[in-house]
Amino acid sequence: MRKVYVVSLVIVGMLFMQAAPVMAWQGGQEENLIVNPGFESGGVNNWSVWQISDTVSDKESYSGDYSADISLSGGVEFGGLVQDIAYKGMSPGDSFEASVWIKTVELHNTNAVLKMEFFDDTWTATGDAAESKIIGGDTDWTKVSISGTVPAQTTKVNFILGLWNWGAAEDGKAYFDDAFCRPSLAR
Ligand SMILES: [Ca+2]
Repeated sequence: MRKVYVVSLVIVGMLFMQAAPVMAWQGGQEENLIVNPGFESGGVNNWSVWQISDTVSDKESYSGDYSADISLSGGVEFGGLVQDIAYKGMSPGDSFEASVWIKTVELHNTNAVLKMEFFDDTWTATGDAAESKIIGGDTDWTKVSISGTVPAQTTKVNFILGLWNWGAAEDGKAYFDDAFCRPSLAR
């Protein structure tokens, strides 16, 4: 149903295109700003590794053959896999929608989360981070989503597949697959 709705929007948009360029964002409607979103390269290529033990699993996946298989490095409170997506077209004022599938195994005292953080050129936060609901314990593949608007002055957008333990002893692991982010059609 969603695809049909999006296609309908595109057709309606094209009908009005002659009168006025109503579609602010010109990319393909199914375009994903995340590179290697499903880890089908067989590695964490294109992701920055931040304070985690990272690998990919060919035993667990939501789709395809692989997923990211991550756990926190010893003694740290948070970490994850990160992509800076600002340079690809996430600008201040853009609405966005993002999601990822998460599976956790014996993830005790630690939670898995999808998070987006916004910074200016000096790495000062330009607004509140957008954060999904958290997943922990033994949880089968679950989709988490976030949406929002890129704050003014933002030049860097970090898309984070994260683990947080808030200082407790870390344990367990999380799998992430099919990461997704795009600007929304409506502003
Ligand atoms: Ca995959």
